[in-house]
Amino acid sequence: MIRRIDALEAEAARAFDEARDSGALEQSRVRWLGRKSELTQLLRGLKDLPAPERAAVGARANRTREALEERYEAARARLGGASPPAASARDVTLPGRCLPRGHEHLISQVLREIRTIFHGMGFSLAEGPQVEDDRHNFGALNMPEGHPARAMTDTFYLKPGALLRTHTSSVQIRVMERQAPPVRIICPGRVFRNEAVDATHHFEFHQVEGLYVDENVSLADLKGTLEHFLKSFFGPETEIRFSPSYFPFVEPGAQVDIRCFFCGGKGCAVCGPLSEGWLEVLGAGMVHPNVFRAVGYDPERWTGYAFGAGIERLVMLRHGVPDLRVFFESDVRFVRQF
Ligand code: 2NL
Repeated sequence: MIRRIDALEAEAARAFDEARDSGALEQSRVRWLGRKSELTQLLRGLKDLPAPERAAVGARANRTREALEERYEAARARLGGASPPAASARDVTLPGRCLPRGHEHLISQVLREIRTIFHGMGFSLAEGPQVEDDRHNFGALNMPEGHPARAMTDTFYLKPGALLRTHTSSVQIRVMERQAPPVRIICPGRVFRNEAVDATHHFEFHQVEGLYVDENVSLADLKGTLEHFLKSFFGPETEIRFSPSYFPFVEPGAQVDIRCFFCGGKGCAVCGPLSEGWLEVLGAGMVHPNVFRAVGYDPERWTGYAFGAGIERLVMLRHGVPDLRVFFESDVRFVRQF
């Protein structure tokens, strides 16, 4: 058996050394090292040999295999790499290979749609940093240190004084700091809150806030603007309701609801049991004088309204998405549906 292995090694080595082109070398590789080669068969048959012989023959055959593989590699290097497959191995009638293709995320589509609606009403786009300081996220928004409203949202602190913004109001503060009125902007973007994740809560989500500052801005301007937005977004039949609410950075503050389009207002699993027949979609109000003071605007002269909405919530309602977590999983089976 050992003698046969020696002979086989010599013959195969000669075949590799003498191969004149990569086609011939490939043939020799199949013949001497391939799955059906004598050496492979022999290694496979080892288990049937008596133990003492098995060890000796096995060691010898493995050494031969290693030696031949080296010899083969040397020949391949000499002949200049892999050979192209023969022309006959190519089927030119096969369709081309499909490249994996992505799809624009629903949240990105909706952000663009919202920008377009407000652009049509004369709002421009403002963006700002996701890592914020205390002043822009809280202090300038009438939430001084120790203000109870700071406990309303759980904040991710990166280090003392540096945090992930909990709303995009911080961007509006930055714009007012560097620009004199009038101001008419929307600030869409990603925000972060230290929340336990479930079907309707996440530690990151998107928000759009809007701000309009000028002389003689009234609650009627706010109502008209939000009515146009909500009818553009949810459809022209959308019924809208304003009711009093509290946010530290506005006075008065309002919550904005639309008539539930799942039940038509009778009350159902989506809009009940708290606000039967209505869905809360926005918070809004007239900018608090302390916010104007914080950015150096004279609250005796300037007036303004502001509003904010969670994008995922708007999208879940309009598209009937029952679980917000799917927005952040980027599963193409979800993403491609829209
Ligand atoms: C909500 C409530 C709101 C604002 C956001 C705001 C910004 C500035 C000044 C005053 Cl710079 N107000 N933003 C006002 C009222 C409500 O959002 O529930 N958002 C999801």
